[in-house]
Amino acid sequence: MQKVALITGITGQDGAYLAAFLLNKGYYVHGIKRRTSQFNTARIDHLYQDLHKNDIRFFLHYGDLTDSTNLIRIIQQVQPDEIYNLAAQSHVQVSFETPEYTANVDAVGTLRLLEAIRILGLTTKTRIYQASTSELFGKVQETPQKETTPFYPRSPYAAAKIYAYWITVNYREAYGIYACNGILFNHESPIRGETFVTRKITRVAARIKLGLQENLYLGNLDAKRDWGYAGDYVKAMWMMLQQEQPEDYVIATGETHSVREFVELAFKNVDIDIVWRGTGLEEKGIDSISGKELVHVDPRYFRPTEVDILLGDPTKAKEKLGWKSETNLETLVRMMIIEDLKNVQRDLLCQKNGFKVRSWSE
Ligand code: NDP
Ligand code: GDR
Repeated sequence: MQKVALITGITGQDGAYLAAFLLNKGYYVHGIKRRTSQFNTARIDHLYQDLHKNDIRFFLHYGDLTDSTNLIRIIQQVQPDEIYNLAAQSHVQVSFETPEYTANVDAVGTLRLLEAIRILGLTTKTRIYQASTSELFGKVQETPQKETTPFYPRSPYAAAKIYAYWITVNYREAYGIYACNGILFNHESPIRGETFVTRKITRVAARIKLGLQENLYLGNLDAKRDWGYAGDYVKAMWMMLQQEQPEDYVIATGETHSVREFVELAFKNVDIDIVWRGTGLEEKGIDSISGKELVHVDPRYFRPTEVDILLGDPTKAKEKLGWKSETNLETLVRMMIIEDLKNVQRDLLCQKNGFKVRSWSE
């Protein structure tokens, strides 16, 4: 029997990689997408199957994590073997500006899904994966961070995700639902959201290289993250739901790098050697050949409370799931830069033919 999966957040970075992965494994894949005023399916358009044809295994449903009636109806209709809850207001900085909405989606949204499983009597049929995060560790109590490291959230996003983490554990213990938290450290790709720091850097480096932009403005250059590749990480999500017992796992590379190092690496991939001058707000990243000041610090990107360093210990995932990160940072950055150079070339072509292209980046 082919399995049926339901993915919330299917239009996001991880949703797109996971949907492709599960379709490849022969799953029927259902996804929940939000109604938006413009198409929001660019990341999954290549997976679309014409509903008028036979043997369709990919379906999209309109829905929202803030609407439990809708979630109950979709789950009742789909009767999934596995639910992957990836939907979230996932931007840490934005969560300081929209804290209540973030809590509604990221915390209560998870509860709504778990309750739907219970209300529909699916507690023994449906397994659920919760997209937990290294942001739970926040103000780090121990390095490297593993499953037993205490949490200390540092943003409305992390505080919402900590509720989601514990309600997932609680429904596992209270009702016997097969429910797992994947505590995933940052993972990136060429389809990463454009306002997360890695993609912002690779995108602007490509634009600077090809003359479409002059400067890159960033916040905290000292923040350190354990960056992996999203394509590797969605495999771990699936593995967690295939075990005998539901457990929570840290998924990480086991390496950490600063934003500053990421900048150097990205520019190196477009043949620009960045050297740093000055300190604090005056710090600048300079092209060592032309002397141009390319990278500037802009305090608008500082966060009220920051997570200074994240470094994961993926030993449990390695030993119990047989999972390990397969893509190193150099390869990841190269993949991202190659795609962003193509995107800029497309923009340049549009511009040359009189079409307007986006001239700013957040
Ligand atoms: P994205 O921001 O790329 O995608 C988020 C998805 O959630 C999008 O499909 C978005 O829809 C959807 N969404 C947002 N709000 C709602 C809502 N109210 N109802 C329904 N859907 C909604 O995130 P990622 O793919 O990077 O991350 C996936 C999950 O993993 C998130 O929960 C994130 O918090 C978590 N996570 C991510 C990590 C990472 O490094 N990427 C690390 C650890 C955890 P739309 O496209 O319409 O905006
Ligand atoms: P993060 O990712 O907050 O770790 O959350 P992000 O890429 O936004 O920030 C990483 C670090 O870079 C610093 N930074 C900047 N960040 C952004 N976005 N823009 C900037 O200009 C900038 N300059 C410096 C930040 O201060 C931070 O320290 C991501 C999300 O995917 C979450 O959903 C997920 O849970 C965690 O990763 C793990």
